[in-house]
Amino acid sequence: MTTLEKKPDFSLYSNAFGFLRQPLDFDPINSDAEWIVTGVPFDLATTGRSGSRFGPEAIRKASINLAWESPRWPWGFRLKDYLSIADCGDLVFEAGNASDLCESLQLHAEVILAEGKRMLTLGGDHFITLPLLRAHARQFGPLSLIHFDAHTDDYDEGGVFDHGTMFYHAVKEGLIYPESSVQIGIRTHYDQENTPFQVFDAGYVNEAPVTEIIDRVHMTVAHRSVYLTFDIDCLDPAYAPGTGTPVCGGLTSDRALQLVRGLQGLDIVGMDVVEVAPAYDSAGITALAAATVALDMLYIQAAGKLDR
Ligand SMILES: [Mn+2]
Repeated sequence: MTTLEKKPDFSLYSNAFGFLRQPLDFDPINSDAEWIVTGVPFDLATTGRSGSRFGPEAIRKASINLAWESPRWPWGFRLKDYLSIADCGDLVFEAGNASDLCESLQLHAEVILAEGKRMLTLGGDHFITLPLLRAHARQFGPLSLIHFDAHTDDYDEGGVFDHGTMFYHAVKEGLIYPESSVQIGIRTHYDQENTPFQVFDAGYVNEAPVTEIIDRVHMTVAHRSVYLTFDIDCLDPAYAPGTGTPVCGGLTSDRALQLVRGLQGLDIVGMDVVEVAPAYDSAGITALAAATVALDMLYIQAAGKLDR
């Protein structure tokens, strides 16, 4: 009888695993990890092209391509030396029931946050950010929002479950401080007179020096705790075609990553990347962009420990 020899796993694509080739851990509460990754395969609040329920799977798959690099450019250190993460798989909710998603996601987040852990969530459509904000505000109090998007998502019209209305409700419910919240990359109609948020629209963000934009974001947020949400449609469709509501004239992935990296030093207590819809993607570039944004978000957190 021969025994099978266990070889070192140098092949990136062998086996089954979570974000960044982390083992899946379906018991996040008892995990040793500080940051818990959750996928939310929900797209029932989508107004345009649906399909972001397949986002978490696509982002995890794309993240394989980012798992080998250590230390990672331009950070120069190894993420796992400073940050422990676990992927707890996807949130389970009743199929076709947006109310149940809302309650289940909020509860999932509340339990994890109450354990002193923090969350990186992969969407799913952008509506998932509302129950996440409810849970985070319960744990941390009202927050500043840093919101990358082509759309302000603060419309007061729309159904109960609508991925264009979350930040209208978040203000109304007292979950976020609008005056110290900033929306980056907007290029659909907004009215700076009437919106309570600081809007850095795509015209400004594509032209201004990155350092200037970063300084203004830090000034706007001031000392407050932050929830960071990144709708992948903030990127131009050239960089992120695989999304429900693409809008031309967006950011390059390079500029967006520079801006995300510039957020280090802020007290970011929760983060998500949403709206990847792989059916409209080309060559997986949207999922890769989302995985890269998510990874650099984790690096911001690790870099914060490096400074201490
Ligand atoms: Mn959007």
